[in-house]
Amino acid sequence: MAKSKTKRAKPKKHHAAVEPMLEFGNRWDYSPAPESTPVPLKKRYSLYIGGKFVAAKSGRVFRSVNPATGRKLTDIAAGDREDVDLAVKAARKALTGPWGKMPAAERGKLIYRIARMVQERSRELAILETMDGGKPIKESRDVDLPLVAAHFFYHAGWADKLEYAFPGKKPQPIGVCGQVIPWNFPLMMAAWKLAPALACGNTVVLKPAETTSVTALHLAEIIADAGLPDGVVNIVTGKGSTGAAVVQHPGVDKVAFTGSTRVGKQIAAATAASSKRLTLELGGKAANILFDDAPLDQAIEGIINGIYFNQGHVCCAGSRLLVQESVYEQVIHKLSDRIKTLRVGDPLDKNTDIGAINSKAQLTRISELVDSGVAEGAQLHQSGCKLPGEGYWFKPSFFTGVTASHRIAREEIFGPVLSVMTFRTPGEAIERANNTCYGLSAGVWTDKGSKIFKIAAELKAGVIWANTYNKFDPASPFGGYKESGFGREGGLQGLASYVDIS
Ligand code: TAP
Repeated sequence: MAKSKTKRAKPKKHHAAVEPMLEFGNRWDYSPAPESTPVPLKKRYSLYIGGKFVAAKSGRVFRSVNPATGRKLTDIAAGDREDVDLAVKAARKALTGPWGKMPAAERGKLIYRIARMVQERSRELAILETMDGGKPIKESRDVDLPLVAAHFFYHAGWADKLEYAFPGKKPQPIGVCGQVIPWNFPLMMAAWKLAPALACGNTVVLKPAETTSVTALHLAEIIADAGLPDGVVNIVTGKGSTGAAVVQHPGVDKVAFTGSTRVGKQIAAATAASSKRLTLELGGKAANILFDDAPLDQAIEGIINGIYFNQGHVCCAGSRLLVQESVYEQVIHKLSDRIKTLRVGDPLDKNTDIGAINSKAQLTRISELVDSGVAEGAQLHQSGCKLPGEGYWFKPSFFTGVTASHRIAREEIFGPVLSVMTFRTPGEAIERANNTCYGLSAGVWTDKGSKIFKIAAELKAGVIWANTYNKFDPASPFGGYKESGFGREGGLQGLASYVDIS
């Protein structure tokens, strides 16, 4: 560590030119540590269909922007209905051809190979993820990429053991899976979708999010290099209409969607009159419940991780904090102190805690919801950090004086903004936590194991963390209640969504 007076080195040229920017007053600051490994970013990316990288039939491309600078990063092929049709046909051919005939153990070996190749290339993939999506390099390097590899490793192991997973059944692949994913964990969401589908012998047409398609196309290279037969995995980049074309294609047997509840509802309606299987992983408004007997300093770290981690672009972010009244003042004091120390800035700097907001549209949405909180009478507290002059940024923030009827207590903000409320009794905490249309995740902070079990049993959330937050494991099922969706990803329950055991 060096004192903040130290002259800062300029970041290397090929990375985001964002000034390191937190003002700490008399505090100690870190010297800049920008990631400098060169990455194979291409000027133009193609679709991956039938084992080949091809331009969109229309010849159109769209721009992918580096959110830390607001400047163009690369051009990406804009696939449409015609490209989706070719991808579905390629997936069908692979299903009835080499992939369908391949012994399960061989299939497993190929998935293991993908996992190992992801590990080998994890540095470059992490940098590309950060440049394209804006998340801090320490998140993409230390959280996303290890989880991507872990998902492929875990599911590779299941490929030839499906009969043990579903005893007494003869599990068969469902067929061609149409998978549509969001921008907050681009490669991780691709792994969550692809790994179980492949392990169960399906073929796939994947549509990444428009703002973060780059790493899925690098994963396509890995899949090709790993030797998967042509057409087993097809990646069609494009806009929302491209996702709709995947979902609506009559040749798709199963749809797996992760994204907003709004689009999830449209997809549920679009598939309702068909025989397509459907799983939906949607939005959330998780409550972190903090009891007065919890170790407060540890809890504050977990709460910070739960909401500011990845700029709050996390479906399961602990965006509502319910604090027991007796420790409210103490908690607010500690929270204010801690957010002042969060480093916001160049996502490629290894010391950055909070990177760039993924897109201008998302920044507008966060700002609009925060303005609504102020207009409805809640008190806004923000870090005093200085934001970079270009790109999309939002200061780590929290609201006090929030009531259950405020929009900031009800709607998913999907940014680094926490809404703090209080409770007196465990019963009131449960009632407040469940008072939402969502049910993806929740957190409980207390010294008492018995209280954890009692509260967890009554919370209507798919994942509940106790004295920790945002811990993921491919062996643990993940998914929601209510408007957070249905179906699970990960574990045995996740496999069940990709096999026919009728
Ligand atoms: P959405 O706007 O719903 O987009 C998700 C994906 O769907 C994108 O690839 C999008 O393409 C595509 N899409 C848009 N309209 C479509 C349509 N009519 N039919 C088919 N596909 C369509 O969500 P987002 O803003 O990218 O992601 C944030 C949301 O995802 C949040 O609500 C978050 O909670 C949720 N999320 C949930 C989970 C889990 S596991 N529950 C995990 C991560 C994120 P474009 O990118 O081109 O618009």
